Amino acid sequence: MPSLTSVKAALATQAIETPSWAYGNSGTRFKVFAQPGVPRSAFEKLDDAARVHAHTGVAPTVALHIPWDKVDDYAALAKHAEDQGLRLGTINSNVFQDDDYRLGSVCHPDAAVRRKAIDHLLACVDVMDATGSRDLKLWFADGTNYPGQDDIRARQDRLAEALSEVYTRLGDDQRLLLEYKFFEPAFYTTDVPDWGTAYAHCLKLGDKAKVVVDTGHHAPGTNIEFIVASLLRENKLGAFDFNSRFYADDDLMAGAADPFQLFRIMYEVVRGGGYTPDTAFMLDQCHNIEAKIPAIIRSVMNVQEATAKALLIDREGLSAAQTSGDVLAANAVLMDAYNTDVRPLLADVRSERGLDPDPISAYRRSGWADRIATERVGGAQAGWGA
Ligand code: LRH
Ligand code: MN
Ligand code: MN
Repeated sequence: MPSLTSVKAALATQAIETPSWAYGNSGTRFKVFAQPGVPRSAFEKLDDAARVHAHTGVAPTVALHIPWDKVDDYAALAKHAEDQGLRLGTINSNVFQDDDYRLGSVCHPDAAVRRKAIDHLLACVDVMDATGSRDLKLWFADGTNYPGQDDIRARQDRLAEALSEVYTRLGDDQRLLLEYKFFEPAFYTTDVPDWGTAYAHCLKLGDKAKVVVDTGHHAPGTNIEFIVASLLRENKLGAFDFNSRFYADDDLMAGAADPFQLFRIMYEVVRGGGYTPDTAFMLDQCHNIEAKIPAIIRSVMNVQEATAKALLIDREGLSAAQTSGDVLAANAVLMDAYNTDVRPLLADVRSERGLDPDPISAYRRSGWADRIATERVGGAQAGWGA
């Protein structure tokens, strides 16, 4: 069995990055339900993120989405983060919300549109230089809706060319993270639909290119932990976008729909040596009907709980059962860890760090929700539809 001290130490060093867009108003394509007190600027999103970090102790960085979080002075934004005990994290590019991108961005048939998209990606690296961010996350809405609409192979060539130009622009300590998604908004072909495509491009680019696994971006029944294990084996897992899905890219709270899947993923992370700062553990979610800050706290806690259970697995016992071919014993080792109530353990980890053992109650008692509802009028959209 792993020692409790080592499990606690590993949990105390956990870092989960929250997405700026989760703090803003968001919705489905049918309705955005505005909530009182939502941030009116990137600065105010950081103020909310600071509350999540203050209560959980494990959410020290915030991912930005450009241009949703466009500001005149990124160094000032980074300073604002620092003043709150935070750092700016991954820079997410956005080449999917412009009329020019009807037929795609970096895979578009027109070279002028591709140029515009690549220039945006390069501008995102400029932002990283100003914010001190390590990672550039690329997700492309590119694809086609109808057979014959465009040349599938030519689009891959255009993609490779764009990625290579961006990769060349990276500094020594910067990374390019390529995110895949099996469909949506394109329905016939998607240019980066799966981890194989993302992996092939990243392999060609070099060591600073890694794959992002967004848990919501898979077909039902996909064994995501197998993908995680495979990417870690090849040293190509760069990051997670954690969220829950029931149907498609639902963007619900991480660990809400299938906590067992999250545990299985975290086990492969731990088993494969991926529980290090080299893997960015991000949330990518939207809170459309629930209060945002406590929902983000809840999501962070769900990831913590899955991690604690994964760390508690008796790896030696598991290995012995596996080697002797004892199927039931091996499965029981995993299930024993999964069925452990780790909430008291995590409460202890928090108390030992001087935090309230119950982050959600502490947030509710803090009065922050009332304060922002009074002080902030006319909060901003998360970005979708903005
Ligand atoms: C695409 C995606 C990608 C975007 C984010 C807002 O579905 O997962 O990561 O940047 O949503
Ligand atoms: Mn994502
Ligand atoms: Mn998504």
